[in-house]
Amino acid sequence: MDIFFSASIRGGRDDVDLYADLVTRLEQYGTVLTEHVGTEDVETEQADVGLTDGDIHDQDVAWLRRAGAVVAEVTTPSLGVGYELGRAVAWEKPVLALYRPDGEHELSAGARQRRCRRRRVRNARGR
Ligand code: 6K6
Repeated sequence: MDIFFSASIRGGRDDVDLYADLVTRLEQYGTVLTEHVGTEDVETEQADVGLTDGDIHDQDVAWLRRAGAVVAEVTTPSLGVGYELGRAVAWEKPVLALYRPDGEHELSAGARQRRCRRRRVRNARGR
């Protein structure tokens, strides 16, 4: 199965080591299309190969469309992650959103609500 892993990039990279760990764990279940999200210097790497913001958006949306499941780490608020979650829900992809309740930011109401049929939210204690 193709998995789209979504996590903060420009929203803040404090949890990048956690993202790398999650990518490694997810690789047991399928192909992670977006493993670069867990790479420390993703912005530099992608700028080096000449990717524009538009290229990145189009590539990410194509991978999201293709994915059989979406896993998002939402502890660090990120516009890009919110956008990807919105599109994933609209396409009725199964979504697992992970967050740490002891983080600095409160989870947004839209991300926390559980009414979407194919979406699950889990905190670090598994609730
Ligand atoms: C930017 C310019 C040149 O290179 C870059 C590298 N940036 C990104 N590369 C790939 N995906 C990205 C990049 N920036 C954001 N995204 C997508 O948005 C990823 O799929 C993340 O899940 C999400 C993060 O959004 P922000 O708002 O925290 O950046």
